[in-house]
Amino acid sequence: MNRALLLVDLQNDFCAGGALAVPEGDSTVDVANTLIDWCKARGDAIVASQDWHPANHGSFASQHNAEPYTQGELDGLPQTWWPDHCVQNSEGAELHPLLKQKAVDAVFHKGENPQTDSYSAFFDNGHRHKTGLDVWLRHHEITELIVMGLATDYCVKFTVLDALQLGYTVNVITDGCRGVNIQPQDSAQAFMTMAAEGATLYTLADWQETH
Ligand code: VGL
Ligand code: ZN
Repeated sequence: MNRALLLVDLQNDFCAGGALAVPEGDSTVDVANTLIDWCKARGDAIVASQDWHPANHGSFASQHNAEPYTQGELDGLPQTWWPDHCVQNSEGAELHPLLKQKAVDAVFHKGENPQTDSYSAFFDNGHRHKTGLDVWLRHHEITELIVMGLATDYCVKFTVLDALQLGYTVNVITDGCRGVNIQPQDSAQAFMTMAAEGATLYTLADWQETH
C-alpha cells in the first residue's frame, strides 16, 4: 500500500503577517518538516497544494465592494468573501520559507478560475473541475494519505472530505492544522465532520507512536 503526505496550502498569506493570516498558522511548519523527514525515511510520496488566485478572483471581497469575512454568493454557491490572498506569483502565495520544499515531489495549484472558489485540493467548490492531484496519486498507486495544513475549516476540511469520497484512506494530523474560525468552534466542528466521514485523527505524537 503506497502512502503520501499531503500538505495543504502552507503559504505565506495564511501565516503571520499574511493577507489571510490564520492564528498560529506558522506553528504548522515544524510539524510539516517533521512529517516530511518521517515520510521520506519510509519512501512515502510528498505532495503539496497551493492556493493560486488571479488578482481579480471572485472570492475576493474587493471584487464585490464587500467586507472581508462576510457572506455572499459565487458561481451559484454560498461564498465567504476573503481578503485578497495568494495572488499568483506574489510573495504571499509562496510556500512558507522554512518548509523543506525540496522534499516536495509535486505541487498542485487550485483557485485559478476567477469565477469559482476551490477549497479542496482535488476539485473546485462546485465539483466541476479536477486538479491534477487525484490522477497523480493514482498514477503512483497511492491509496493512503496523511493530511495536514491550512486552514482546518476550509481547505483541509474539503480536501479530506473529497479524498474520502474518492476512496482514499485518510489520516489527519490535527496539530499540523490551524483554522480561520470565523465562528469560534469552526475548527472543532471541521475535525468532527472529517472523523464522522471516515478520516482518522492523530496528533503528530500519536501518529509517530503508532506507526
Ligand atoms: C483557504 C480561504 C480562502 C484555505 C483558501 O487554504 O483554507 N481559505 N482560500
Ligand atoms: Zn483562496
